[in-house]
Amino acid sequence: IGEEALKKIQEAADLKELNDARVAYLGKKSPIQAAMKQMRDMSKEERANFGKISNEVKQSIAKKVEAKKAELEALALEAKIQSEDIDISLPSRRLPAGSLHPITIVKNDLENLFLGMGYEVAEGPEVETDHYNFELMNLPKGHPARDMQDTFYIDENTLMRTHTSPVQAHVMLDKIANGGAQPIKVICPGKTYRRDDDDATHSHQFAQCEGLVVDKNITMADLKGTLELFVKKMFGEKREIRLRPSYFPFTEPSVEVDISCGNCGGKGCSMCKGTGWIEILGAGMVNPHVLEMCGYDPKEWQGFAFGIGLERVAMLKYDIDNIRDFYNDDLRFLNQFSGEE
Ligand code: FA5
Repeated sequence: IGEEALKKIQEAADLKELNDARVAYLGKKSPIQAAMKQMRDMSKEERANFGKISNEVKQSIAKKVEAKKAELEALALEAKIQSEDIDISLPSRRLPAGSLHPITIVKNDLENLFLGMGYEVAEGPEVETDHYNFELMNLPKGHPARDMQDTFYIDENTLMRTHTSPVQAHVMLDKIANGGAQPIKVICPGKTYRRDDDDATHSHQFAQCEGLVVDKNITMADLKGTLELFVKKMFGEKREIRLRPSYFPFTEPSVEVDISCGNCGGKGCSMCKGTGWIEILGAGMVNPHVLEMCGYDPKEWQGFAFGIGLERVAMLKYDIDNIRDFYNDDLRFLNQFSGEE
């Protein structure tokens, strides 16, 4: 019986056949079980002998069943793996990618452009002291020009910065504290805040990029050349700039800079309100008093500075007519910039 059982088990083609064989040879109705029933009629020695042999046979059958089961399971797994073959050459499913915000794109463009001209990028705090935001920028308490830049106050002496110009003072005073007066060439992009009423071109929170160059023998020609290069690289070679006299307490002389309208080519249209020119930034020669307050001797050092509104640049570059579009988080608007770097 044992040999016949082992043979049947070995021949089992799948787990079902194996189970049938197991039931047939180890189950209640199996020939071994039937033979064991006859043990009652045997003598003591015969019974012991028969019991020993039939137990050995049962154990060897059970062992064989286990071994065969493991073998069949391994085969079944292998077959499953083969049938579920993964084709690693199939293209993967594309995850929807986000896009850079247009203001970030413009900020990156500006950084790359000025880094290429040998500038460094500096950062300053958005929560600023009155001292840096106004006093060191030649706007003492009670100065009428403070009204143009009303802001959100944390307390009497702490506020949300109204422009990136205070970073000028941080950079200059840092140099003085670390080795004394030395040439400076930095841009400082970042967020700015004003208590302006929101409309199509104004927001209570916006972004600026400051530029500051301090060295010996710096003139207005250096400022104009730098801005011309910036405008042509940012908006195209055909664009011209125009400087108009203006006033900022921290620069003297001060200018407002316009670029020729890209829409009508300078002839006059609704975008430039018929003038052919669009205002883009404020700039000027660093006021000697500011240099002095920040530790630079104005008899030895001169500088120029400029402050660019990033939303304004993005609106001109991408032909956007409402500044609110930048802050509404509408994916239909933002997705238009995917693929831009
Ligand atoms: C300034 O903030 C000066 N600090 C710029 C400067 C720097 C002049 C260095 C000289 C030397 P102004 O207030 O004009 O200047 O702002 C500069 C630019 O910021 C504006 O041309 C405009 O593009 C942008 N801007 C100002 N207010 C807002 C606002 N509420 N919303 C959006 N953009 C604004």
